[in-house]
Amino acid sequence: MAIPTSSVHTMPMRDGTVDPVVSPLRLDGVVDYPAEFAAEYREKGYWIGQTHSALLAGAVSAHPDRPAVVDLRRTLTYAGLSERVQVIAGAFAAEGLGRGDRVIVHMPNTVEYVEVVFALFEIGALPVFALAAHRSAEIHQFCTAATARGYVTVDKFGLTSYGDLATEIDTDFPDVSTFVIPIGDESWAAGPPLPRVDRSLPSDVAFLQLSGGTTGTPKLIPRTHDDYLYSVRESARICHIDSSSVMLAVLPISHNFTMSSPGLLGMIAVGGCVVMSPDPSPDTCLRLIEEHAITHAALVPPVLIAWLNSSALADRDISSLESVWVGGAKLPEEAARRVAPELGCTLTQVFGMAEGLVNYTRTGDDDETVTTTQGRPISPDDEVRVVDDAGVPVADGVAGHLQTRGPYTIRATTGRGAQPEVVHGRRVLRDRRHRGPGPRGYLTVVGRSKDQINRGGEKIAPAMVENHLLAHHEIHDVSVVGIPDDALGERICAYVIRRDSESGTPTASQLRAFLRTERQVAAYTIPDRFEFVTEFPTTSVGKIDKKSQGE
Ligand code: J2J
Repeated sequence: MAIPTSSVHTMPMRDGTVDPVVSPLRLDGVVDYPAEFAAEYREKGYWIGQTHSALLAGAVSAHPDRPAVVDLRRTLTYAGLSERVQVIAGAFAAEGLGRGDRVIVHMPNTVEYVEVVFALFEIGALPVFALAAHRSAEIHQFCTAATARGYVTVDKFGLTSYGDLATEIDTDFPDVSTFVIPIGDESWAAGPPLPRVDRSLPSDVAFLQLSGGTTGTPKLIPRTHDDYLYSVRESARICHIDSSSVMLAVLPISHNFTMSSPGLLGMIAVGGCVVMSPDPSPDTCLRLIEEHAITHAALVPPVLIAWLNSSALADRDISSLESVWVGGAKLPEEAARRVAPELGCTLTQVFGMAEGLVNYTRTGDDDETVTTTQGRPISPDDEVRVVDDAGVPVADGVAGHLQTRGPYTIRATTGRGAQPEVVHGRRVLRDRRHRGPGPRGYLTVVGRSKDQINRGGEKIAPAMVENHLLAHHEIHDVSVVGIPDDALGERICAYVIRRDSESGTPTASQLRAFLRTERQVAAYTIPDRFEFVTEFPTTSVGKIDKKSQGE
C-alpha cells in the first residue's frame, strides 16, 4: 500500500516546538473505523483516548525509578528513558521531522530502539517497523511504499554493519533524513529536550507495522493509538504481568508479537522491565534468564524447541520463569506438552496477526485446551467467523477461512461503500484454515489458505522472492513454494526453469549469492532449496499448481 504524504501539516510554534492542538491525521488509503463502531468502542471503555507517548508518561510518573529497558550495555529506568526520549525527540524535530512523517526504524534489540521509537511517537511521527534482518532491497521498498521522510539505523551490531545502507538511502532518497546511531554512545543526541506534550491524537495512525504480505510489494499496516493500546492493555491483563514482571525480548522487537502481545508495550503499560536479548540462541537466552530473573518471554515454536533441546538447560537456574508465550506459527502438540515439565513454567499459546486479532489460551484452561488450541480472542467484541470457499459460515469445529473484525483490527471496505459483511483487513481476511470457533470460541489453526510461507514465524511472500529471482538473466521462470519442515514448520523451495536447460547454470549456490549480494535481500527470504525443472505442474485451468509443488 502506498501512502501519499498526508495533507495535514504541523504548525511550528515560536519556541520551535510543534503545535499540540491538532486535527485528525488523514492518511490516504487508510480506512477509518465507521463512526458507529468507534463510538461503541469508546463507550465500552476499549478506546480510552491514550497515545503511546501518554502511555510512557503514565509509567514514568508511576514507576520513575524502576528499570524499564536493559541491554548488554545499559540499563534505563523509566525516568532515564523519558529524559532520553525528550532529547532525541528534540534532535528529530531539529531535522524537520514532525507529525505524520513516516520514519523507517531499522534497529536490532537494544535500549536505543526503545528510545528512538518513543521519540518518534513524541513528535507525532509514524515509525515504520522494519526488522533488523531486512537488507537494502526491503528498506528501499519500505522507503517507497511508506513515502518515508526518515530512516534510523545503527552503526553496527554484532557482525552486521548498517551504516553503509544509510549512505545508500541518503543517495537514493534525497528527501529522507537518515540517522545512524552509535550503539551505547549517548552523545549523538545531546541538544535541548523537547517539552513533553501530546503531538498526536489517540485516533491517529500511530505507526505502520509490516506484514509478510502475499504479493510482490510490502504490506504496511496502519494501527491507531486507541485500537493498538486497547489490545496491549488487555494482553497485559490476560497474561497477568505487573511492575515486577521482567520480559526477555528474544524475537526481533519490531515484530508485532514482541511489540504488543503483550510485549514491550504491555511491559511499559504495567511498569515492568524488558531485557533485550541480542540473539535467540538457548545459550544467550538461558543465561539472561538466570542473570536477570526473567519472568516471561515471547517465542516462536522453533526457538522454544531449541531451548527445550538445549544442553544449557541443565546448567542454568531458570526458576524465575513464570510463563512463555508461544505463537507466530503453529506449535506442535508434543512441544507444547514439554513446556511445564521441562521449563517449569506455564505455556500460553498466542495466535495473532499484525492486522489486529490476537488470541490467547488463558490461565485456568485445562491442559488439553492449552496444548491443542491457539486460544480465544482478546475482546468480547472481536467478531470471528469461519467460512467455506463460498464465504458461507461453517458449523462449529469445521475447518474454513477466518474472517474477523473488532475493536483493534484494521478495516477495509468490500467493494463500494460499507456493507454488513465488511471485514477487517481485507474483503475477506483469508488466513490459515481454522477449525472453530468451537462453543467456547477457541481457535485451532489447521492449515494455510493464503499464498504466504511461514518459516518458523517469519512470513515470506513467494511473489517477492520470485521477482528477485526473475531478475537473473539466466532464469526463464520460477515458482516459489513452502515445503513442510519438522523444525520450522515450513521452508522455502524455489522451482527454477533455466533459460538454457543444458547449461547447468545458474547453480543453487550462485542463486543464493545473487540474492544476497546483488539483490541484497534479507537472509530469511533466501530459498532453502532450489529444484531445477523444465516445467511446472499446472492445474486443470493452466495455473501453476503450487499445492502439488509443495508436497
Ligand atoms: C499458527 N499460526 C500462527 C499461531 C500467528 C502475536 C503472535 C503472533 C503474531 C504474528 C502477532 C500463530 N499458530 N499461534 O502479530 O501479535 C500465523 C497466522 C497469522 C500470521 C500473522 C501477534 N500465530 N500465526 O505472527 O502478522 O497465519 O503476526 O495470520 O507476523 O501468522 O503473522 P504476523
